[in-house]
Amino acid sequence: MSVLDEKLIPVYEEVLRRNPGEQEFHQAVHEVLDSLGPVVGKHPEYADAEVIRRICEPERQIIFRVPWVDDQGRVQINRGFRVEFNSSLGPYKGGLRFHPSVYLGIVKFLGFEQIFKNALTGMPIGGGKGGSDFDPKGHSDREVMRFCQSFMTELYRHIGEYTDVPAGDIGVGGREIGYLFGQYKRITNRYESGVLTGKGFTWGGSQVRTEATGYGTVFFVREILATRGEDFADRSVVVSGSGNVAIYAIQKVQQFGGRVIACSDSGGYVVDENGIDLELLREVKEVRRGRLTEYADLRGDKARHINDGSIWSVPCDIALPCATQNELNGRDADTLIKNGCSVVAEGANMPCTPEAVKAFSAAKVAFAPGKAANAGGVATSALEMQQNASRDSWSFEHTQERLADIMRNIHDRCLTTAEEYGVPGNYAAGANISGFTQVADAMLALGVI
Ligand code: NDP
Ligand code: 2IT
Repeated sequence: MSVLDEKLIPVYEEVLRRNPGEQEFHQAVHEVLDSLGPVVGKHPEYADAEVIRRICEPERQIIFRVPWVDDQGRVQINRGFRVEFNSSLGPYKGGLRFHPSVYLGIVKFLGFEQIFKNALTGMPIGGGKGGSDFDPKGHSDREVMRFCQSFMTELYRHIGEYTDVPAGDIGVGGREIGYLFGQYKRITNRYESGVLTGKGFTWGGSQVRTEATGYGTVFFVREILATRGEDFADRSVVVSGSGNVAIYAIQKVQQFGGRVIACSDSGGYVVDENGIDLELLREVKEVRRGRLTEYADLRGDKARHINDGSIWSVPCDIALPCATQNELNGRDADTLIKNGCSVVAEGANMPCTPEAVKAFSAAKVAFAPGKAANAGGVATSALEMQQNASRDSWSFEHTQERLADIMRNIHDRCLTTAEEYGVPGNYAAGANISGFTQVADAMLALGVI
C-alpha cells in the first residue's frame, strides 16, 4: 500500500484500532485517504472539525438475528446487518447483499464507498449498506420468501422513505425486493413505495433500474473512449460475473458494437470468441438461476468453459470487473496490460486490489473506480424515489437518457476535480476528492453531529 499524507496516518491508525479484523473496510478507507493528501493541504477546516475522522465512523450500525424455518421444518439462523453510514446529503441509501461471505467488515466497506458514490451522482442521497450471510443459492423460492420476511420483521423499524432506503446487491434482485416490500407493507400497513428501490415496474419500480448499473458502467466507458476520439465498435471486452451488473453491461456493449468474449461466475469462466449469446445467458442465469457450465453445454462448440485460472488471462481491449471485491489482483493487471488492455472500469465494488490499481496507473491504462463507474445503479434508484415521491412513472427512453446524463456528469466531474487537484486524468483521485469534498462541506454546514 502507498504511504498516506502525514496528517492522515493517525486517522487511518484509528480506523485500524477501532475496527479490528475488518480488512475490506480498512482497504476502502485507505483507498479514499490515499487521494485526500492534496485536500487536507488546501482545506485545513476539514481537519479542524475532524470531518475525516467523523466520516470514517458510521452514524449507526444495526446487527440482528434472522431466524426462519426451512422446507424440512428445521430452524435456521442467519445474521442481518444495516450500517447507516452518513446522512448529510439525504436518507441513507444503498443495497442489501445476501451472500455467505457477508460480515460487518464487508457491509462497512460497501457503506463507506456508498457515501462518496452517492454524492457523485448529484442526487440527494446519503450512504448506507446492509445484508446477511444468508445464501439464496440452493434455497427454494419459499425459503427465500420466509428468510426475507424474517429479515424485514426486524429491519422495518429502521428504514423509511425519509430515513433509510435499501435496494439490491449481490444475491438480492427483483424476487427478494418483492418479498421484502410485501412484508414491510404488511407490518406497517402503508404502501410506502419510496422505502425500497429496485421494485417491479408494475408495483412502484422504475424503468431501467434493472439495467442501470451495467448500462451506467458502459456509458462511463463510452465517455472515456470519447476523450481519445474512440468508441466501442469492434472492441473486444471481457466482463467478469454473470449476474445483474454483468448481464446488462454485456447488453449495452453489444448495442454499442463491441464484442464481449468472456464472462464468469464463481465456478469459472466461459470464452465465447464470436461474442456471448445474451439471450442464452439470460435464460440460464435469470430464468433457470443456473450455472455457466450449462451455458457452455448449450452453446456447443462455440464456447469453452474453464474452471481454473483467471478470466483476466483472456486478451481484450476493455476489461469490466462486475462480480465482487478483490477479484482482479496485481498479477491479473500485469497480464491485462501485457495483452494490450487500455481501459478498466469497475462495475463491481472494489473489484481491483490496490496492487492492480497501481499497475494500471503506472501503465497509463484508464482506470474508472467503482464509485464513479457503477454509480448508475444507485442514481437510477434515486430516480425511482423521485417517481415514487411524485406518484409518476417515466418512459424507458426518458429514464435511460437521465442515466446517460448522470454518467456523463460523473465522468466530467472526476476529470475536472483531478485536474484542479494536480492529478490530471486520475479518475480514482477525482472521484474520491469530488465525493469527499461534497460530503465534508455538508457536514461542516450541519455542525458537529
Ligand atoms: P448478482 O448476485 O446478480 O451477481 C453476482 C455475480 O458475481 C455472479 O455471477 C456471482 O457468481 C459472482 N460472484 C459473487 N461473489 C463472488 C465471489 N465471491 N467469487 C466469485 N464470483 C462471485 O450481483 P450484482 O450483479 O448485483 O453485483 C455484482 C457487483 O456489482 C457487486 O460487487 C455489487 O456490489 C456491485 N454493484 C451492484 C449494483 C446493483 O445495482 N446490483 C450497483 C452497484 C454495484 P455466482 O452466481 O457463482 O455466485
Ligand atoms: O452498490 C450499489 O451502489 C448498489 N448495490 C445499489 C444501491 C441502491 O441503493 O440502488
